[in-house]
Amino acid sequence: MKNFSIIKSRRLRSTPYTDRIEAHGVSGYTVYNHMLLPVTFKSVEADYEHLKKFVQIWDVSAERQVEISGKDSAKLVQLMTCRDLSKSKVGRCYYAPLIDDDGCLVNDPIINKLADDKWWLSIADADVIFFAKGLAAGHKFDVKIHEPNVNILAIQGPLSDDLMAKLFGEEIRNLKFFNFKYFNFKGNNYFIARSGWSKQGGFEVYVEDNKAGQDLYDYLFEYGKEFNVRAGCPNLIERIESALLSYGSDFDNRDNPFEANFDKFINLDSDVNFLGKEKLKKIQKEGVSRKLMGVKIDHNKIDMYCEKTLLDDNNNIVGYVRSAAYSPTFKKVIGIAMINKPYWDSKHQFKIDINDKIFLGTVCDLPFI
Ligand code: THG
Repeated sequence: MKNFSIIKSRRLRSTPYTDRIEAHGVSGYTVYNHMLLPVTFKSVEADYEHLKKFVQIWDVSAERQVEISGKDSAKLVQLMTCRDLSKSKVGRCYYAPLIDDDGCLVNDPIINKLADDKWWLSIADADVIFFAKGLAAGHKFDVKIHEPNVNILAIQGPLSDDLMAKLFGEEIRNLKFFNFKYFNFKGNNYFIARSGWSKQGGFEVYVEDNKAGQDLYDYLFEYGKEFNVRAGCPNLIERIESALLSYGSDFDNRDNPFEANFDKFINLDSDVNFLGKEKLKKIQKEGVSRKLMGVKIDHNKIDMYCEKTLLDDNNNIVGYVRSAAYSPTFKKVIGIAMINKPYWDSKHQFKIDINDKIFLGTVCDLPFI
């Protein structure tokens, strides 16, 4: 597969940190929420090894916020998700599938509750803002909806706590997973959550002031020398091993939340009102005929730019691989695939065509580790 460069424009938005990550050697971008999102620095494998040992600073500004505020904001946010938010608390982050009227997935944001009447939906790659505005207009809700100038810096890796404690004080070590609080550094207040799109530990700083963010970026490198800090980004290998799902890659608007294994975030028994609730009850009753699972393939390389079909010995369709990468840990290609029900059992071997050669693989549970 040939790779082409992407031409920047106003439409393809840069971030307040773009100059800095380019100085730190970013070597590839993807486009996410109409914005530049880095995908490699040294190489995906070298970045992966470093992420698992040290600490990295990520420009994840492309995880945009949809701010919903006003008297009916809680009603609108609940209408969009099948996760019951009736007991949600200020200062907490909620991973929550967004669902449409057909019971299909629209996005999988982290919903941050800033106040009873102010929410930030930290979205994956789809235009949630228009969905929210359409629902608000149709329901005549008293809400304000906009995209604030928030540009997240993620600090990820096993040494994240040490680095962050050096800047923000020891108290930050006590911040619980999926909680957020404001912490001060050199006169600026920063909204910091313990979260991030890796399983190596870390924080996300939701920066509301560009200058304060750029200053923080530089200080994190200055203070981080002793922890071997580097610029990094969400890592394909690490996130597949950890089964952190990606909207648009692993699942999309043709899939329902049961098929994407979101069962623990689907609350059908409470009396909260959300789109697609009756559809989801029906699906729950009938069960699904396919779901996302892991796959391991006996090969050392794969390029993914569309789904790849998996076949059994009789050329029946086993399923489709949606994301995959070579894992140095498993010494195999690992992937996330939509697998048809008859093949959920891990005993089944499948065939896959990679660059006109056939390789063998097996189905497994997620996460890999
Ligand atoms: N951070 C922030 N915004 C985001 C992402 C993020 N927006 C886009 C994208 N990532 C949204 N998708 C996810 C997917 C997984 C997780 C977070 C956002 C995640 N999942 C944990 C897991 O699956 O183990 C925890 C889920 C839980 O148990 O609550 O962290 O990364 N700001």
